[in-house]
Amino acid sequence: MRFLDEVKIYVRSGDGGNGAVSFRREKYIPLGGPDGGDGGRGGDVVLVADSHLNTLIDFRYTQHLKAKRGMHGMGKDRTGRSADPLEMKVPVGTLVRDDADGGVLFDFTKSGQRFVVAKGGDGGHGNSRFKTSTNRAPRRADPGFEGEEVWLRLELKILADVGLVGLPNAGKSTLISTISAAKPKIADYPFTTLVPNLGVVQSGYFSYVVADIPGLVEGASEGHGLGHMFLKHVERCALLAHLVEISPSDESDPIENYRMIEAELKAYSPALAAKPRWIIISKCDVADQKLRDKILQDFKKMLDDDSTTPVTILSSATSEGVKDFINQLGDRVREERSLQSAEPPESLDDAPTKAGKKTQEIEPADPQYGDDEDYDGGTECVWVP
Ligand SMILES: Nc1nc2c(ncn2[C@@H]2O[C@H](COP(=O)(O)OP(=O)(O)OP(=O)(O)O)[C@@H](O)[C@H]2O)c(=O)[nH]1
Ligand SMILES: [Mg+2]
Repeated sequence: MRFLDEVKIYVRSGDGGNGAVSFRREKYIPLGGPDGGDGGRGGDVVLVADSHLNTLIDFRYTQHLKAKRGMHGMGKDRTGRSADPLEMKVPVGTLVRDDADGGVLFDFTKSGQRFVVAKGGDGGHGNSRFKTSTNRAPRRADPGFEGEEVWLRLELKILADVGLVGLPNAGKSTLISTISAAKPKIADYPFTTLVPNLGVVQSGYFSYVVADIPGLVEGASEGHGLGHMFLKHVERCALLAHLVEISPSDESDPIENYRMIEAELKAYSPALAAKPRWIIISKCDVADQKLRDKILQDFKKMLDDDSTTPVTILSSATSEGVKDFINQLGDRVREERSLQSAEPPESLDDAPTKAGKKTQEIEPADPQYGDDEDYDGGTECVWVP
């Protein structure tokens, strides 16, 4: 499946329909009076979060979202039909930015959230609205309001509780495939994983989401390997699980490897580097007890004595230590979630969008429809006194 995490799109909501100028004209009913209906509302453009999506690839093929316009008003006081909203699904974790100034307009954090990115224009009033005691036959009808248009940037930052980081080949994908139903590609060469994978881990009745991202290498901050490209996907994780191979095939030192990745995380973002860590020493099936004890001791020594960072030793190949790890990590995620329980706003539908004008100056009354080529409705039966 193709993966895309940043797109630029153009959205335009529908214009409102024009109001109609019409007069009631029926046998035996003289001076029937004005009966021009209002125009219908233009369609909104709405983004809807869907938990079944995890890429913005659909927008590669649909970069212009244009909602339909409202129908014009018609005689016999008939209001024009409002256009249906144009809905487009986005994955949970999508950030909507105004392309002009980069400001965040909305952040989709839950499935089902809706955000109106461009509101449809209201319909114009028909002439029956302008009837007064002194003007019984108004020939004024208003044009519909224009829709809004704006260029937006959609950025996907996957929402997960735990992000797996580490060198290529550390065993991240194997671990996620062991603890969840995710089935990422696994192989014994670096950069097997090229796009993030998500897995839902079940710990009793509690479930949490783990994200596996491509491996980092030394100099990732300067663009080496796949660089930092995918680190944004663990920016919103509550904690980072750092995997270190117990006995790397290139005979490098696990502690040095750990320090190097930590330095890269810091170079990317101090805020990311400040997230709580969980150190996982992987592939313990290839090491004897002596080596395991030594590595554990080395890590404990490297961390401060009062450090609360847990160090777990496990093997995805033999599942040794995996079950306990799932439960302990689940408890920790639960704790972190309760600490960060400040809910994001449900909906920012009324947030100011940068799109177009919300109100529009209405031209002075024009008795005719004007030169609107789109005009497709309305009957005009002008009563001449
Ligand atoms: N013996 C042993 N081998 C393992 C274990 N976990 C992973 N491996 C092997 O290590 C190699 C790399 O595993 P991956 O899970 O693809 O590593 P990764 O960290 O996702 O690598 P990238 O996607 O390249 O960053 C594969 O050949 C796995 O079979 C383990 O617990 N024990
Ligand atoms: Mg991988």
